[in-house]
Formats: sequence, structure tokens, C-alpha cells
Amino acid sequence: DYIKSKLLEIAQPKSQIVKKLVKEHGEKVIQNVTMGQVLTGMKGVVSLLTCTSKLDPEEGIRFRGYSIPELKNLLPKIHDEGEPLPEGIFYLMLTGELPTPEDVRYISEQWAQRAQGIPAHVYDVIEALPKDAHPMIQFNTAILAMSTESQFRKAYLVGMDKKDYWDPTYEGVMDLISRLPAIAAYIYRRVFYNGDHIEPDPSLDWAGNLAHMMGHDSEEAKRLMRLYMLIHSDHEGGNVSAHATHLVGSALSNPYYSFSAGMNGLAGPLHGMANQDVMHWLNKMKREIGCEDPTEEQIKKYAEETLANGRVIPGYGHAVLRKTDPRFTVQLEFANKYIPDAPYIKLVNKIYNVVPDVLGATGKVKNPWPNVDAISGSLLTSYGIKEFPIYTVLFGVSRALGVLTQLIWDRLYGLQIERPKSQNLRWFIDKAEE
Ligand code: CMX
Repeated sequence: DYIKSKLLEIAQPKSQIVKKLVKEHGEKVIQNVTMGQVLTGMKGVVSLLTCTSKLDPEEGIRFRGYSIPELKNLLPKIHDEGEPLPEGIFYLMLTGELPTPEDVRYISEQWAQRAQGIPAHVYDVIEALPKDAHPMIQFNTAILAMSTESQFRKAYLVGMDKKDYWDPTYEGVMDLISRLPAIAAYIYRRVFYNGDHIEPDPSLDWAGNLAHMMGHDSEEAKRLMRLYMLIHSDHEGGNVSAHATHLVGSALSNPYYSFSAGMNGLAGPLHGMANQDVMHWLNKMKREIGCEDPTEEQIKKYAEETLANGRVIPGYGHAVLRKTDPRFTVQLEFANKYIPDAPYIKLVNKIYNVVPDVLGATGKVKNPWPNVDAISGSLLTSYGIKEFPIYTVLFGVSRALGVLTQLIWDRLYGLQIERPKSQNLRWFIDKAEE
């Protein structure tokens, strides 16, 4: 595997730098932390080393320095007009370099081959769950069930030198990522299509195959899936799914355990589950207003009622972003270009016109603008993927690309176990009085 030797070459000097920073600058003060930050979710506290992507509050996400619009041009794609292949962003996040079309092809082939190794018991475990168990329950159970295959644990028990931990981590990550589309599609077909499963097409790319195995075989659906897999892949290190994966991985739990932790976090309504909740919110609005095409005035009233009832408006707001999420914008551009008249897209546009003002009027919401989830479900629905409970699973398949790449880097850097300090309420009261 030439990627492994390349990675080691890139990583060796970097891991030396990390060691040197700890040794020679370990005492350096890098930030003051306020009580408010600690008591409101540690926002803005620099406490993680993440190399795969960085989030700017105004500009949004950059993957190894490249924005989404830049990557649309720079990453290899199947058609000139089409979307970059997620294999390419994986390569970029892993190595820090832009891939050639050959690199992308190599990863596609590797994943197609590795995907064949899903152990039979994983399907038995999924089948043991009730069909109406939320797809995220089924997805995460399958991920844990796959950890019987972990090379990391075996290598650890044999007594592997810690400088080599990254190698079985890489193997586990490649296996795991390769298998997620088949698992996601299996759950989708089990829950929504009577278990009428579709075999993978070995000639297809990773995301194209996911759309195919789900039964959405048009080129448009495959293009949308590539876009979806690209933009959800990473969002810096502090979001719940990335941080949870990193935290659990810091105990040298294998990639399956680590990713499963991240997926448990993604299943929360304030994180990845928001993409499903947006659809519930929209549909409830249509039901309550009693029409398919509510006016902006009606939407505004419904949004205000949502707030008055002590609920959040899903798809809006962000812990870091302070502008419209570029992941929202790129989806809106796709929708406005190809399906401007789709009813759900019209609705998304109207909501975008009124909800920021409604949230702004509260005076407390720090970011009134839409995030990635405000449109993803409407777009999927418009392309025939209408089963909302699968949306967070699709988010999870994509998120694996970033958080698991970072997990390999955690091992390459030789990072230690994470163990921040906690204090009780008395300590905070005493601090306030100091
Ligand atoms: N609707 C209503 N209230 C909102 C809001 C929204 N969309 N966004 C923030 N607020 C409220 C918060 O609940 C908080 O209220 P309290 O002071 O009463 O607790 C206040 O505004 C301040 O919050 P904030 O600093 O602006 O936002 P946070 O960093 O605490 O939270 C987020 C960020 C995303 C959880 C929040 O904006 C939210 O709940 N949004 C809706 C859910 C959502 O879309 N999540 C998906 C995010 C993207 C993703 O991970 O997929």
C-alpha cells in the first residue's frame, strides 16, 4: 500500500515536532479560559490538535486549507460538471496533499475490495434488532459488531511497539470506511424496502455505490450522494462526533469503538440528528398551517411559536459559525441549479428569508444563520430519498472520513490519553468570589 509509506514519510517529522513542542514549550501559556467558557460547553477553548480541517467562524470549513468551492475545482471527479469524489477528500485529509486521479482510483479500488470482508454476524446482529429501531441504533450496533475484526487489538496484545500503533489503526480505518456504505444501505433497505437488498456494483465509486445499493440509481442521485459525502466529512476537532471519536481513541480503543462513540454523539438532535428533525419541523409546519406552500408571514409565525414553546429551530445556529454555513450554500446552489422548482427547495428558500430575523430578534442566539442540516434533507427528499430517519446515518457514513483520518494522525503523533480536570460547584463558587 503506497499510501502507507507516503504517510509515514510525511508524519515522521511532524510527530518529532509535536514531541519537541511538548518538551521545549510545554509550559507556554496559550490562552486564558473563562468560567463562562467552561460552563457553556468549552466553546473556543483551544484544547485539541486536529490537522484534517479548520473552521473559521466567518468563512466556514477548510479541509487542509481548502474551502469547499476550491475543492469543487481541485479534487478529481468523474465528469467535469460533476461533484468531487469523497475518496479525494479522504486522501487530502490523510496526507495533506491534493490527490491525483490515480490516487482516487486506488482508494476506490481498495475500499471496494475491503468492503467484501463484512463478517456475516454483522448482518445477524442487525437482524436481531426490531425493524423500527432507529437506523442510527442499527448503524451503531453494526459498527460495534464489526469490531471483532479489529487488527489493532490483536496487534496490541502481541506487544506491538507504540510507534507502530498507527499501522493497524490505518488498516482498521480503511476496512471500516469501506464497509459503511453497504451497512447503511442494508439498514435502509431492511427498514424501508422490506429487506429487498441490492448487491454493490464493483465498477462504482464509494458514494455512487451507496446510492446504488440504496436503490437510487440515477446519475443525479449519485452526484448528490458524492456532494453529501464530501461536505459532511469533517468539521474540525471539537464538534461532538469528532471529539468523541478522538476522546475514546485516546484510550487506545480500536477504531470501531472510537467511531461508534462519535456516532452516538451524532445521533443527538443538536448535532447530526438535526437533519432529520428539520424535516419533522417542516412537515409539522405544513400540517399546522394546512397547506403545502405556506407564505413567509405564516412561516415567521410558526418559527416564533417554536421559540415560544421553548424549542430550537433545527438547521439554524452554530456553536462556531457566525455566517451562513458554506455547506448550506453549496447544497442550495446545487438545488437552485438543478431543481429550483422542487417544492421543498422553494420552502427552504422562504425559510432562509425569515428565520434569521426571528432568531436574531431573541437577542441571545449567537448565529441566526442556517447550518448544513437546514437543506440536506429537503435535497435528499427532492431526489427521492424520502425516508428521513436514514439521513443521520448518511451523515455518519460521511463523517467517518474526517474523524477516522484524524484518529490515524492521533496515533502518528503519538498523542497521549485525554484527561482534562473537572471541579465541583463549590470550586466554581469560590472562584467567582476570589
Ligand atoms: N433555535 C432556537 N434557539 C437557539 C437556536 C436555534 N436554532 N440556536 C441557538 N439557540 C439558543 C440556544 O439554545 C441558547 O439558548 P439558552 O441560552 O436558553 O440555552 C442560546 O440560543 C445561545 O446559544 P448559542 O451560543 O447561539 O448556540 P450553542 O453554541 O449553544 O448551540 C447549536 C449551537 C447548533 C446546538 C444551536 O444553534 C442549536 O440548537 N441549533 C438547532 C439544532 C441544529 O441545527 N443543530 C445542528 C448543528 C450542525 C450539526 O452539528 O449538524
